[in-house]
Amino acid sequence: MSDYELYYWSVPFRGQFVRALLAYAGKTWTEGGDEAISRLMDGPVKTMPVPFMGPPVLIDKAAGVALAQMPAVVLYLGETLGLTPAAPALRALALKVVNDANDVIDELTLDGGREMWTEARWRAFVPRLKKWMSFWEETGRRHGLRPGAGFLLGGEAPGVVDIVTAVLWSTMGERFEAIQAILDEAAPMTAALTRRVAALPPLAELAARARRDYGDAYCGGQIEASLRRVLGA
Ligand SMILES: N[C@@H](CCC(=O)N[C@@H](CS)C(=O)NCC(=O)O)C(=O)O
Repeated sequence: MSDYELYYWSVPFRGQFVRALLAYAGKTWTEGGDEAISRLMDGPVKTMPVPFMGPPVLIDKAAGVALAQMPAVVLYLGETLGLTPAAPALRALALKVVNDANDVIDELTLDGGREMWTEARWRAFVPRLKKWMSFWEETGRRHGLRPGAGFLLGGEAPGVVDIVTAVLWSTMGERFEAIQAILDEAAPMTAALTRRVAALPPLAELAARARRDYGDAYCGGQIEASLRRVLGA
């Protein structure tokens, strides 16, 4: 029997952070799948494992815990798997970085495709994307990340923020060369951290599985098609 049940679409988007934490910690999980997600979302709130508007939803079977909202799920896993810093201020900062990652993917998909990317919109967004990237660089600089070494909030081993950082920028960078080029230039220490952490065997295996199961897909839908159009990807 698996340790967890995860409800997330068949794409390596918001739910990929959750998959990565489970994979990194050597946990097993089963995926409810797209049909079950739609059924749950369209069903009565009373029968939901936890009230939720959109996935990811994670169920920790042994603990009898069900959670939604990606940063809450990631914080729960970080805490229970021993991947968050000990100091309360650093734990809160870790959650802040996870929220930043969630904001970045919302902005990159224009809030789930409320409108589509055009070249003009993308051009206007690039300075903002670079500013987001610089947050990682500056946070790392303040806490011990160095060129080619260290972790985002210090420490001797990857923590929850390093895994989220690696998934955020590697999943995006592998699918959109133009974004990878911006990251390499705007945030070189973050790009190097991303490469180091994404190369760890459980995360590399998860990325290969995403390729196998979801192909080139990132967030899916028309918004991904419009992003590919403006980025020539
Ligand atoms: N704030 C939520 C956003 C959840 C969300 O927007 N999920 C998307 C998939 S990435 C979805 O399918 N939403 C459907 C909906 O909101 O109706 C989180 O961080 O988990």
